[in-house]
Amino acid sequence: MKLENEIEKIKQMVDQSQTVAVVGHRNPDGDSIGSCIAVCEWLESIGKSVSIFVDGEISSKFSYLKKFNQFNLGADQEHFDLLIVLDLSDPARLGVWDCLIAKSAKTLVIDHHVNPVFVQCDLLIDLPEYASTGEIVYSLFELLKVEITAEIASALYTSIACDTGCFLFANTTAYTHHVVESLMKKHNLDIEGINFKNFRAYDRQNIPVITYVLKHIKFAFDGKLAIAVLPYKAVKKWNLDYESRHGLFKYVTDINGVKSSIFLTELNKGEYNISLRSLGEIDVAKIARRINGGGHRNASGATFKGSRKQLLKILMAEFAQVIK
Ligand SMILES: [Mn+2]
Repeated sequence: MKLENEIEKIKQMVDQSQTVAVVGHRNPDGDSIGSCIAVCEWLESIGKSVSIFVDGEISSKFSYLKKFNQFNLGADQEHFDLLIVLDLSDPARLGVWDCLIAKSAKTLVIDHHVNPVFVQCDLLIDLPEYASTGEIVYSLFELLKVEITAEIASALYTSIACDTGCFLFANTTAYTHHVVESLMKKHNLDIEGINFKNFRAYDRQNIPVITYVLKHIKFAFDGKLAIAVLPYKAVKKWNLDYESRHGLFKYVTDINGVKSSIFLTELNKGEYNISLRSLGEIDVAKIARRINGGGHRNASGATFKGSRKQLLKILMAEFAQVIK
């Protein structure tokens, strides 16, 4: 699939719509928030009436984006001419906002995940070769000659930086840098501020839980696999939000010699959130899909109900096949 070949269809869908709902995935990351805001800014600039939605927790670190407070305000609206779904290709990740599909006359999905499973849509733009949905949105704006405002530039920078781990991950391409170059040429972005909030800052009250994680990391396959478990009592004790939990991953993934990592969070008794990370060719999306999850080659996730022992047994058997 090439974006250029779909551009007329996208243009037509937008031209024929007046009310538009834009939605990202549940527990939004920077790519989800950034691409939703960028698309919203564009649609408003061409006179559309736009509402933006995401389910779950929206981190306050994104408050530097003007539209940060604009999410989920159009919940009472009964009808939309068009629904634009960004940064997800599995309707399960819409959370409560899956109701928007039925409320909307048409659905357009723009995403970069592998193996999309969005059947109830009119047009699915799935481009896994792009590192972020923000990059796809930038390409779309180039093709449609959309003016890049300062807010669009901040939003797209957030998207792109977040999905590449601030340009550290293998999905970072020359195109990624090209897009950032052109955003920076157009606007004076607060690179240090945005990067500090997204990649460096942590709360001092999280030091005990960081210490707990560091103390309890286990290793397998000659130190190539790192495993961390945050049991229910720890989750309850430290009352960690989504953002703080995610901030813990780096202490597990970034150890010399570790090629892959498992981070289990027992959100409710016997109910696990599974995060898998890897370097290079090790495909953790494949492993996640075997337990009804999904994601990208080097970053994926799933949920599991059952015993931890059973879950770890399944995961260890899967990793045994991919870690050499
Ligand atoms: Mn993304």
